[in-house]
Amino acid sequence: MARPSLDALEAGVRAGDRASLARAITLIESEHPRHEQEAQELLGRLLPHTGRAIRVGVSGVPGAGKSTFIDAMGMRLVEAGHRVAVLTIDPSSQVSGGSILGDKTRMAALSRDERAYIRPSPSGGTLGGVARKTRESMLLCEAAGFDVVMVETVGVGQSETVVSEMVDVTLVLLIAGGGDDLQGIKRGILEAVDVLVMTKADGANVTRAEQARAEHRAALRLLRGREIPVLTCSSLEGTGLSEVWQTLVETRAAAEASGALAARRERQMVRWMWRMLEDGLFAALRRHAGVRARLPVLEAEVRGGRVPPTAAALELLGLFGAR
Ligand SMILES: Nc1nc2c(ncn2[C@@H]2O[C@H](COP(=O)(O)OP(=O)(O)O)[C@@H](O)[C@H]2O)c(=O)[nH]1
Ligand SMILES: [Mg+2]
Repeated sequence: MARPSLDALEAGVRAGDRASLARAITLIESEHPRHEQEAQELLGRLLPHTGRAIRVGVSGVPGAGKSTFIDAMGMRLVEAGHRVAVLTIDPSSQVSGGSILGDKTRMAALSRDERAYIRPSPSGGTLGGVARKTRESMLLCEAAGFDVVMVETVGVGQSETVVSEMVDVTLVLLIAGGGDDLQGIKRGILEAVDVLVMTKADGANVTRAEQARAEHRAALRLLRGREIPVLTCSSLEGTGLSEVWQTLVETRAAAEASGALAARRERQMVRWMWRMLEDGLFAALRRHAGVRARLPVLEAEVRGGRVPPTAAALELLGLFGAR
């Protein structure tokens, strides 16, 4: 099948056509140099039509209930007239492979709904590459008229930080009564969390969830020096979901009114540019013929303690022309 022209793709995305959106995302995911150029041209054209969605990052350890939450919340939102896009970010998906299937089944209702669009994490590549593709997919979804974008972190650790760098509101899910601590969630993400939700607050868990909520509220107040909303919900029973949505909307509205949202998005864009520069420079350094020839030798010298690491780095940078 011939690929449609950029004009056709642009029009298709703008019209909210799902097939065009899928093709456009495939284009921005391609690492072929010619596709890269076309993709950036397309993004440039669509950029004026982006930025209006509420961008929500959904983090939490595997099993915290992220996909189930997004499915239940997403269904409520589409019923209320929203158009919901769900992206997942998972730098390890080329290894695990199973997460896509897993997430599609966890989002059984939403994945069958025409008013929603679910796009799994691109497979392969560095965290930086995956993040770039997710960001750009988010912009394409916005240009296609989706007014809610949720990004689920499937990977653990660093990918959570990366997600909070691309959204308006960072939601962290914790299993109610899942442990007495913050369940191995990194300090970095607690510094970034905007709304904390204790999930699975149903059945025998309800009391524990309320307890955990009070404890985490106090802990976050201490850590952050201000009030961070902490809520409980059950995605299975649907309880607490409207409060969570309400809180997300209010949090974003407050940030919009104070100018914090605009500042946050500006910082994110500039940071994104720098990340791309770092990635690009590093890739170029690794490709450089002179560097490649000398690198194994210098590495051995450094390992053997015969050349100081700084001297080796300086020599390589010199070969690269960066000194
Ligand atoms: N009881 C209960 N179980 C839930 C709830 N949400 C998710 N689960 C279960 O927790 C498990 C992990 O959920 P999943 O959404 O895949 O977690 P993820 O890895 O964070 O995306 C699944 O077996 C879900 O059925 C909830 O609100 N209540
Ligand atoms: Mg999941």
